Amino acid sequence: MGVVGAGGMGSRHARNLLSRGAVVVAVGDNDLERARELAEACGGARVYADGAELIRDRDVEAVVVASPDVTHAHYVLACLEAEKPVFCEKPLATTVEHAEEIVRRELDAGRRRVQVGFQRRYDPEFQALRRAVEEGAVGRPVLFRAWHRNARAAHGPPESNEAVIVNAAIHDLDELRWLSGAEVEVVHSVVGRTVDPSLGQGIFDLQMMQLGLSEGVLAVVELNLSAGYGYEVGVEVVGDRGSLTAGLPSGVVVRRESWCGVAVPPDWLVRFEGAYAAEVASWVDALRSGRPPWPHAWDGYAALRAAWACAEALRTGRAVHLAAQRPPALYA
Ligand code: ISE
Repeated sequence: MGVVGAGGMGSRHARNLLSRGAVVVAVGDNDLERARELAEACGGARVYADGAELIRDRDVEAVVVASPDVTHAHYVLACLEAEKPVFCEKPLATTVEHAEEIVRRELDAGRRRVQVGFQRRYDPEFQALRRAVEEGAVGRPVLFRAWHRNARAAHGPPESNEAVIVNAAIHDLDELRWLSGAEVEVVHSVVGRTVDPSLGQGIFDLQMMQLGLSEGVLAVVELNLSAGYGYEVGVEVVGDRGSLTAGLPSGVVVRRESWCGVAVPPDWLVRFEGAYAAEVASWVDALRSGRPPWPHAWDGYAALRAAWACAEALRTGRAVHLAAQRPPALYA
C-alpha cells in the first residue's frame, strides 16, 4: 500500500491499514519531515515528496489518498491510469467535472477501483438507524433533520463558503442519499452570523440547507463551524408513524460538582474512530476478496454535485434544481 498525505487523516488511515494486516511500503507528502515520521511508524516505508511518483512505484499495489482536497482528483486519476485501486478521502474531487471524469474512466474500464471515505456509512449507530428505516420501523420517512457541528472551523479559516460545503457538508449530503435512498432534487441555503471573527470577511460559520429529495422526502441540515462546545453529528428521521434519532450524546454518565452529563467528543477523529477503522478494513477485505469497493465513485460524484448546488443556492440566494440522474449499472 501507499499513503499520499501524511497529516492527521493519512496517519489514521495508515494505522488502520496496519491493524488490518496490510503493509505500507510508501508514504508521500510534500512535507518530507511529516512523511518520514509516518514512514518510520509504518516500519520503514519509502518516502516520496510527490504523490504521483508514489503511485507509479511498482511495489505500491493500492493507494490511500488523504492529501488536501484540491489534489484528490489528480491522484485518483493517476491511480486509475496506473490501474491501481484507490481509497480517496472525501471529497472525491473539488469540481463536478473532475468527479465526472473519474466516473467516466471507471465506466470505460468497466471496473470499480475507487472507494470514497464517507465514514459515517460505517458507523454502527448510523447503520442501525438505516436498518430501522429500511425495516419500516417508523413508516415512510418524510423528513430528515441533520446536524453537523464543529467546535471551531476545523482546518483554520476556510478559503470560501463553497470550500466549507465541499469539505464538510458533503458528508451530510452523502448521509441523506444513503439513509433515504433518494436523490437530491432541489436545495436552498440560508447562511448565518459569523461567530468566529478569525474566519474572515464573508465566511459564514452557520449554514442551514433545506433540501427536497425524490419521493417527496424533505431534509434540513445544520452545518455549524463554531458550535464552541465540541463535535456532534446526528440525524432525526421523521416517518409517518414515528421518528428515529442517531448521534445523540451517549456514554458514561458523570455526576460531580453540581453537574451531570456525558462527554462530547472534541473532533471527528475521536467521534468516528471506529468508523474510520471499519471503512479501511472493509476496503482491505474488498481488495483481498475481489468485492467491489463501497461507497463508490458515483456516490462521491452525486454528493459533490449536490454540494455545488448548495454552493450556488448560497451564492444566488435562490433555490437550485438538479436534473434527475440514475447511476449507471456499474454502480447499482
Ligand atoms: C472534516 O474534514 C471531516 O471530514 C469531518 O468528518 C467533518 O465533520 C468536518 O466538518 C470536516 O471539516
